Amino acid sequence: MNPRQRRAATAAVLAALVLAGCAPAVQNGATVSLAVVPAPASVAPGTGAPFRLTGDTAVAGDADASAALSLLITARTGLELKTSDDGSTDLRVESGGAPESYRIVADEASVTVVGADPAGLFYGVQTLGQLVQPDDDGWIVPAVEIEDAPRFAYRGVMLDVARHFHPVDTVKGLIDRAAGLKFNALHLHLTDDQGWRIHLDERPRLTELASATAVGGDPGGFYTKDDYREIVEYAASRHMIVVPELDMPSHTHAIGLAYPELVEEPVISAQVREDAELFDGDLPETGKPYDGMAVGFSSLRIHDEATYDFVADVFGELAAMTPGPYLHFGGDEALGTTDEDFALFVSRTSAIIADLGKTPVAWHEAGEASEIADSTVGQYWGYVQPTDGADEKARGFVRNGAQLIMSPADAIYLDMNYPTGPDLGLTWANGPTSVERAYDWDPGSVVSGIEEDDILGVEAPLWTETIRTAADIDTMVFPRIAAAAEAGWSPATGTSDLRTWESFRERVGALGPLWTSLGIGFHPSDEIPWVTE
Ligand code: TNX
Repeated sequence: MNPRQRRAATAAVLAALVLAGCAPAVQNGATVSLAVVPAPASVAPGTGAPFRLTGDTAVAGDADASAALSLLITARTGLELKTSDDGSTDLRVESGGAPESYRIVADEASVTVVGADPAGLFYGVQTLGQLVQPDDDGWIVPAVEIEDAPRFAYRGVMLDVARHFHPVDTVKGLIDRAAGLKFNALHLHLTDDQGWRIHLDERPRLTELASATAVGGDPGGFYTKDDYREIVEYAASRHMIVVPELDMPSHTHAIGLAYPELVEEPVISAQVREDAELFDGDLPETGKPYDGMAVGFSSLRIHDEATYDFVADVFGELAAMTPGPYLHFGGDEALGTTDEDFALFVSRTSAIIADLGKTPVAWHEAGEASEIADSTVGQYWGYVQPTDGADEKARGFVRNGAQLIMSPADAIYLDMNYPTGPDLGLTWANGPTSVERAYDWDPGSVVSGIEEDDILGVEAPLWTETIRTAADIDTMVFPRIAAAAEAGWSPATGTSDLRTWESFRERVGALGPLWTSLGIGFHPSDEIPWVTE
């Protein structure tokens, strides 16, 4: 970066801090950026000199956190941190604080990160990685005190591996990227009309006969049990759980390729016809792989006991493979199923999952079913301003005493097209979706009549009808995932000067160099004042 660019970037950051109502952090005459995303609960810029990172900087304390910090610092600066028992960077866990919380104190002499638990320490390290920045003499961490804890316990990102299959390495890449923004759940949408992507010994024909294809005739694929274990373990090492979804009773055409006796004939509505026309015109046909993009035409046989043997087999095996507490059974868009049949399926399937000792999760439609297992968490995918009674369905889960995950489609569906950008993604949820719209909502104000405690958290889904590669994923996910991170982690919109679009866009812009150094191919949205170095 030449001096003129550097001045411009510095001015942008200064403006952000002023606009955000914070004192501009001027240290030793230089303006520094405290561009942390998601916004911490409390940031107090120091006035003293910054901590200077050099080839002699040593890190002491927790081994996992030290390794995570070293990776970040090396990616960002090229410097290799030394490890020593009395390093000037000290990383440790001291129990007592809120789950996942941490504190950072940085001054000229040292940087200390204290986590209330290993996850908190990991998040403190992620924040510290964002604070590292260049000055004229090298690399610094500005003098600062940060106290931080999440607003919501559940902060998820979803990857649809059914419409297009994505290999283990791509999933690991998404885990790394999401963990860096303090997400703690990876929801894998493992099955849909287009394919079944997880091998289960109880029902081996699913991957033998129903996994080979994907949308557009692209090749399919599936995870072996070892692959799945690898994903679960990798996620755990980044403090994330895996929430596996087997979508039912609709989105089940692929099951019919393996077990034809379990599924109904496709219901070809006018909408299915229209969606098929928009794509390649092919309608779903029993016994043939489906590679189109229509939804809601398939169903399991709801009055057949063999269906519930199947449900018990697949969720039973999945429960044993999944250390996290949640199993997602879908329940969305059962458009060819009567309300009565849908309710029956939801009540039996949620009970099977609850009996396995797991917490069922379902898309919000299932909240209409009066006999759903009480513990079932609802995932709301309606709009920020609810339409078509979506909010009422979501309130059903709360009336049962369970909680909601907020995934408003017109805000944080990561598969919506950008206003300007690549020709990727869909538009049905009021798309294209700008970064500002992804940011400009609050989880507490979507479904009326519920309390803050009724919200388990926030999840940003990436459906993959049009998303084929890891590069496509990066483009659609970044930067909008940062908005979802802030909705899930940071204090409510408007409660802090940092929780404004103006502050957010400046802070995200300042992360551009870090993201680039981590290999993240973000969409260079023109809504964001990207800092370049
Ligand atoms: C709706 S939202 C779906 C998915 C599609 C997605 C595309 C929801 C629970 N279901 O089946 O892939 O739209 O944006």
